[in-house]
Amino acid sequence: MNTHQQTYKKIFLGLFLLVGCSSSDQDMTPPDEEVAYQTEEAFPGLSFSAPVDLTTAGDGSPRLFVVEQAGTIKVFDPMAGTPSASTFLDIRSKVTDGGERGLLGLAFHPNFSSNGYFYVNYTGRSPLVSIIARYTANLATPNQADPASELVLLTFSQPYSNHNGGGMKFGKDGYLYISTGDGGSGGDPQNNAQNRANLLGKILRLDVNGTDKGNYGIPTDNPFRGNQDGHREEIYAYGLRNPWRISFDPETDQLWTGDVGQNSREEIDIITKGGNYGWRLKEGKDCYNPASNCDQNGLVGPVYDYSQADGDKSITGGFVYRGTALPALVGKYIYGDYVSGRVWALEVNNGQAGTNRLLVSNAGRISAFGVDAQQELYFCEYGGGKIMRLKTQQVP
Ligand SMILES: [Ca+2]
Ligand SMILES: [Ca+2]
Repeated sequence: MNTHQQTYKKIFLGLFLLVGCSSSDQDMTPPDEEVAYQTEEAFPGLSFSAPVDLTTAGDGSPRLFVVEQAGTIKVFDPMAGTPSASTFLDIRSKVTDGGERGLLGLAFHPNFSSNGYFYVNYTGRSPLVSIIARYTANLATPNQADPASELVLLTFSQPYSNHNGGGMKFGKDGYLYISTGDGGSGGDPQNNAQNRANLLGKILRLDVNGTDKGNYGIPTDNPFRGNQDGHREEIYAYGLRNPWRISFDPETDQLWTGDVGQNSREEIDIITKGGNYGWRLKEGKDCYNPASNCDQNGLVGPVYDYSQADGDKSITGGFVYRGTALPALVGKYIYGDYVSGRVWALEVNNGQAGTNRLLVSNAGRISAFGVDAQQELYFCEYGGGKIMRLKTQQVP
């Protein structure tokens, strides 16, 4: 294609997009089809050991916290000229790690700046359990938490070493949301995700300020609160296989997850209260068990799912981008695949998936995405232990 044809194509695309846009959409943001992306190390001097999560404290400080799978949390100031990381918490002696086990999730209390509370999700003990625990940071030494300050909120058995979920985020409602896997093995042999009598294959929601369950409470509007059917009251949504990472869109308050697939499809879900997301009846949009004619009554389908056929075999859920550095991505769900290293931007309008655009195709082992205090997006590259980000490609 010659230059004139390329120009013509761009103009044509631009016209098409203008026609397709609402009249209120009058900013000068280029259509994202014209923006090329690449990845770069965000903090070239810093390396982490098997990083699996990245977050802020939400306390007004720019600090970034990186969760290392073996049981440490590192902290650093990304605004420093030469950022250097120190150990915020070390609970390696309590954590069983390896494979999908380890220290897997971290979330800071909405009032962390006054109470010093933060919450972790890890696997430990023998036989294996998932542990949701609170730790306290001494406000006088804000870059170091006391490993002896543990208060266990909740534990639940892990029948197999894999599929331990691990995501944790506070919602704007002040409640703690936790993603759990189906317990593991393959195909959910115990049918845990559909069984509301246990906490596996679920999104849980806890009131960390409550005490009706001991060290936490059940939010008053949890969907199974007070039920007489033996359902666990902590459950917010169910029917998930391994919702490894979760995130809130700060603008819409929607809770997103990437649910890792079994043999054929990876899926993205917007989590609604009481929703049944289908596993193991369904894997993505397909029936799984039974393999055909599964009863889809009352199931919530994925907002988007993709085939494993092209080598994309393990979704890492990301974030709806609300930063400013990459204007063409604002409002899109940015996510990746751990196996293929591809990163995409999914457009969603009123719960319906639109264009799903490949941004980069070889971003390494993407274990988690995270955002800083300005909502700028990063991801953890598990193999090299680096914190990466997207940038627009320089045109030579
Ligand atoms: Ca497990
Ligand atoms: Ca599903």
